Amino acid sequence: MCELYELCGSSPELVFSPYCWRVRLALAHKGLDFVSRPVRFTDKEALAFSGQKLVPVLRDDATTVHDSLAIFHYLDERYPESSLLGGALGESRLRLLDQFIAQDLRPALVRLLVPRVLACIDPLDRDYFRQSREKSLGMSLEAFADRDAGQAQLARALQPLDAMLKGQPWLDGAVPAAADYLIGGFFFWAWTLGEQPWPEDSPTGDWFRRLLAFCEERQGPVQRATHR
Ligand SMILES: N[C@@H](CCC(=O)N[C@@H](CS)C(=O)NCC(=O)O)C(=O)O
Repeated sequence: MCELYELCGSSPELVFSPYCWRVRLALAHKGLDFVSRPVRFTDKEALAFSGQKLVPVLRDDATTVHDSLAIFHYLDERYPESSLLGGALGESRLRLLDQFIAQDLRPALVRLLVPRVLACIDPLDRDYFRQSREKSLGMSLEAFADRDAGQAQLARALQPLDAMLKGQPWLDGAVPAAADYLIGGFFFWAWTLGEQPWPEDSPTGDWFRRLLAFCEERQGPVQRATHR
């Protein structure tokens, strides 16, 4: 059976990384069972076998793959039924979509979610999280986190999703596939941290509810952090 190494918070059941959720959704798509191997930010030894330090990492018998898009590619090669990517052209377009996500949706959500990540991770991970993120952001987490700016940025990032989802149930058309999981992973990030910063009553809100139901039907209830 596949093993999925994925980021967890202070409780091992609280898995929240957007990239790991992409892979959970892709495994649901393929109908593959997996064993979750939760790792905290600073559990780098648990990932040493993969030759790098980031999750998700998928172990499937003797094969180890890291990086969400590389895992999508692997799953389509190894389990060709119900394609995720739709071949080389689909894969190339998905990589382009991933660039837009990195420019648009991701920074909007980072602004909104940074305080929740800090609250939900293991206290032993907090210094590492702060130092590594402040280095890449070039400012303190407090200076970067900005609810109003994040909401405005998110509203802009959601416009193309709402436009697509007015005319079809899934981003990939009549049935969900890689684009839904690529973007959906970021919605699961917010959701598992106990947030829902998108309007519930919107095409995107309806789509997320469908995606959550799709996932929970196959993998059971999704654990969410509670606000204390
Ligand atoms: N491009 C990678 C990104 C992986 C990534 O950034 N993973 C984060 C989890 S959100 C991680 O492992 N962070 C650990 C760390 O920062 O030390 C993918 O798509 O899988």
